[in-house]
Formats: sequence, structure tokens, C-alpha cells
Amino acid sequence: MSIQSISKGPFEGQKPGTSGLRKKTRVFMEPGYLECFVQATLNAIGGATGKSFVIGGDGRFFNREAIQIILKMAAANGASRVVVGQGGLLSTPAVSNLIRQRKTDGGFVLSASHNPGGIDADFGIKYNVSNGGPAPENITQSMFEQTQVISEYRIMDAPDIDLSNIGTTPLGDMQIDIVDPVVDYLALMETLFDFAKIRALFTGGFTMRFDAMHAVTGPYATAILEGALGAPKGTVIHAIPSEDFGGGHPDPNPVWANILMDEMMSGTAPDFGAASDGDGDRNMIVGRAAYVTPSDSLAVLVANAHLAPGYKAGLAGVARSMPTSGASDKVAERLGLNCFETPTGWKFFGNLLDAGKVTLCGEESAGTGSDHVREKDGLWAVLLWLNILAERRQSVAEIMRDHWATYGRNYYSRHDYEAVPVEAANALMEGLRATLSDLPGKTVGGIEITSADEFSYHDPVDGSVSHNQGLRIGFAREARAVLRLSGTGTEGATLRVYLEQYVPPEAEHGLAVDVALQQVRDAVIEVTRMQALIGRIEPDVKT
Ligand code: VG1
Ligand code: CO
Repeated sequence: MSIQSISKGPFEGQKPGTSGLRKKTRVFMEPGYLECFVQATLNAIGGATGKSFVIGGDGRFFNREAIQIILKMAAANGASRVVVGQGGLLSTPAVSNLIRQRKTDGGFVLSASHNPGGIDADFGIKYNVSNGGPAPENITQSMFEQTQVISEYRIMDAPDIDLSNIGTTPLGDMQIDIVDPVVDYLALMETLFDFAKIRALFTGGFTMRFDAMHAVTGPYATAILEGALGAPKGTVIHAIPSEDFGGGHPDPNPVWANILMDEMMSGTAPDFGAASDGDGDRNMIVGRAAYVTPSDSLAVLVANAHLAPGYKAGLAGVARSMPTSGASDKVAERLGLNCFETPTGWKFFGNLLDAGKVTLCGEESAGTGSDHVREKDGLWAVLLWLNILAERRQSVAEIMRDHWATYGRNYYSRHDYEAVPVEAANALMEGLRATLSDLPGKTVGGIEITSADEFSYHDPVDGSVSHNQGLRIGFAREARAVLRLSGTGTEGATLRVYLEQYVPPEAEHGLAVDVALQQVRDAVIEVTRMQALIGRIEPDVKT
């Protein structure tokens, strides 16, 4: 075994986006591409000498090969220890937990999350720091700078490491700990939730379907729901992770999780349904004939978290990403909790969580989490819902009705326009940006615009500022629209339009979401000149 220095790089475009570097799988498979990004990351953190890392991925195509490469590079760069999931599998929240529990210097997550997998689909890599959370912007920025100047990488010339057995194995001077992906995560969940009570709920005949979408949560959900909590076999479907997610799109929303949705809307629906994404950090919650929009789910969790043992002392506060609806703000206001609005992406919650300013965080994109790790956590959200259902003994639909009657309802939907030509998407955003200051006071599509700006975030903990985090338009009567371009896509641009209309507790809460949002949608289409600039007004996906 020898350490080799290979001349390679730089590669263009290795700029981490909302959640790490995501590209077509074939791009990652180009000789030296992954290697240069990993070396740039190690260079950006001041080298790997004596350091320890966690490595795991969601099992998609190229996961195994990528893990072998990173292990050999870590060894060649002088790392002392790497913790890796058996078979190379770890969910994103499990990586976060292991970094924290085993006090490693950081970790690598191999995933493109909710993007499809396969040789002609997507792959991704993300670096997390010692608090268990995604690298903050100053680090992703220096990683990007390193990718632009890199000229060689170091790798151990060694045979592949067998990751199939739990235990410890050396690679040169580095120690590799191969761990069960589920055990430590399950132990953490047991400290937060009343497993006996949830078990009793299932014993009492409560029924559930969890769609793992052929992705990484399969083994976790099976062990926790069907194992520790005693739910009947078959509660978890699509439970075996596959390299291409069964040919599907592991995105837990009503469009891509349509098999689960169809069952939940049918006459034979179980009491509760949930799904998670490729890497296990997102969640979809759906009751019998009652889809819960992620922003509402966050609000319900904030209002009810004290019912679970891990949160019985109450919450320090709540943070949501800017495009997430204000439903959680309404709860925070009434409960007197700290309330923060951050840019899209979990990396912005890290400082608030570390400083103890917030306990729960959430994003409209089906991400919810707490201070138990520094990532969003799909199964955690499902277990918190189960704990609440076990305490309240009401249906999901009843809980939602009560919630809206108490706090009002934030009708909400996100409209995605996918694979828009980059120039067209930029033209639309530029055009809107240029008119922002003229908009307040105008009436468009029958509603008056009261504010319009581009969101900048001032981190209250470290004072850093992040500009260009989305264009927002406020309307009279608590309606709002937000526009931004996705930072996780791999093809063209994805335009995200977030629509929201608040109605107070005494108002009608049973409108179809599209109907409630019609006015604000029409206003956005008009004000952005959408038809003229991108050639369409119908989105590809509504969540
Ligand atoms: C999307 C979501 C964002 C989420 C990010 C990563 O980003 O909107 O809320 O944090 O994906 O989630 P963007 O830039 O495409 O809008 V995951 O589960 O893909 O790690
Ligand atoms: Co994800």
C-alpha cells in the first residue's frame, strides 16, 4: 500500500449549492472529479492529518465506489479514524448523530437527496462539520475556492475495503469503524419519544403506512416502526434501498409519493401515512384523506412538541426558512417563543441551534428537525407525530381542524417550474428584481402589493450576512409570494414560486388550496410576466 499523489484538476463548476455539490452521476464518475472535490474539501478545512470523519450515503448508484475513494483519500491525507455505515449506508440525520456522538471532526454524506438515482440520474456529496450540521457558507466558499486551484489529490493505492461486516479494520495507519447504521439512531430516538405509548397505540389497532421510497429510511423505519414499536409487518413499504430507488423519484410529496397518497385518500386508508426521501432527512405527513402541508406540520409540531418526553420542558424557539409559511410564527407568537426566519437550506439553522436559541426548525420542502442533531430528520418528525397522536388520540384531520381554529390557516403551495432555460429563468428573476421598489402600492390581479424586497439574512449569532436569498412580495390581507431559483437541481434552472394566504381562526378553512391561492398566483404571473419570459404559466410540480 502506498500513498499516491495524482495530478488532476481543477474542474469547473464545483460550487456547493443549497446542500452540497450535486451533478449528473456520470459527471461524478469522470476520472478525478470526485477526488478533486474531496481533496479541495480537505484542503479547505486545513488538511485531514489526525482527524476523524463519518462517511455514509443513501445507497444510490455510485455510493459504494465513492465511499471507497473517500476512505482511501482520507487515509492518504493522514486521517486517524473514519466511521462508516455498514454497506456504506447511513441516512443524513444518522451521519449528523454519529458526528456528534463520536465527536468526529466532520463527515461526508453521499447523496443527491430527493433527486433520482442511477447512472443517468443524479449524485451528490456534502461535507458536514463537527457540530453535525452542513458546512456553513464561509467553509463552502473556501471549498469552492480550493476546487478552482487544485492540481493534485492524494489517495492510497489499496484494494477495496470490505464494508459488509460490523467491526474495526485498518487502512494504512487509519482505523475504519464499520457500524450498524440504525442502532445509535434508534437509541437517540428512544431518548426523545415515549416508545411504550406509541407501542400501545399500535397494539390498540392504530394503522399506519410508511413509504420508504426504496431509499435509505427502509432499514431505519423497519427497525423502529415494525421492530421497536410493534407495528404490523407491511407497515413499511418500499423498504429495501435500491441504487435507482426502484426507478422512482424519492421525493416525499403528493406527486412523487402518489402510491401512498392514493392509499391515504382511498376508502381503506390507514390512520396515518408518512414518507421520507432518498437520504432520510425529509418527511411527508398525511392522515386519512388529510394531507398535511409541511409548513403546517412544523406549526403543529411546535404547538404540541411538549407532549413528547424529549420536549416536555418546552421549546427555546423555532426557526423556519423564509419561503416556509408563517404558520409556525402564529404558534410561536401565542406561546411567546423566539422565532427566526433564515435562508433556504439547513446550514443556516446550525448557529441558532448551537446557541440554544431554537429547538425546532423547519422548511416548506418537507424538512423538519430539532436540536437532537444538526440536520433535518424525516423519521424523527414521523415519531414526533406518532407521539402526539398517541397522546391526543385524535385523527390527523381533527388535529388540523383544531389547529386552524386556534391559530388560523396559512393556505400554502409551492409551484415548481423545472428545466427552465437558465437565461430565461435569470431574465424573470432580474426583471422582477428591477421592479421591486416600484411594486408597493400597486394593485395587481385585484390585490394590493404592500411590500417587495430581496431577502438578506443577518445571522444573529455570528453576524454573517447572506444576500440574494429570494424575492418576496407581500400583499394586503396577509398574502405573500416568494420566488427563488433552486440550488439543488442538475438540469437547467428550477424556478420555485411559493404562494401563501393567511386566514384567521374564524374564517373558512375548508377551501381547496388552489382556490384560496388563486388571486396571489394570478398576481405573480402578471407581475413577473411569466408567460412572456419563460413561455408558460403552468408548473410541473405543485406541493
Ligand atoms: C431544496 C429545498 C430546501 C432544502 C434543500 C435540500 O433546495 O427547497 O428547502 O433544504 O433542497 O434538501 P433548493 O435550493 O432546490 O430549493 V435535501 O432533502 O435535497 O438535502
Ligand atoms: Co434529503
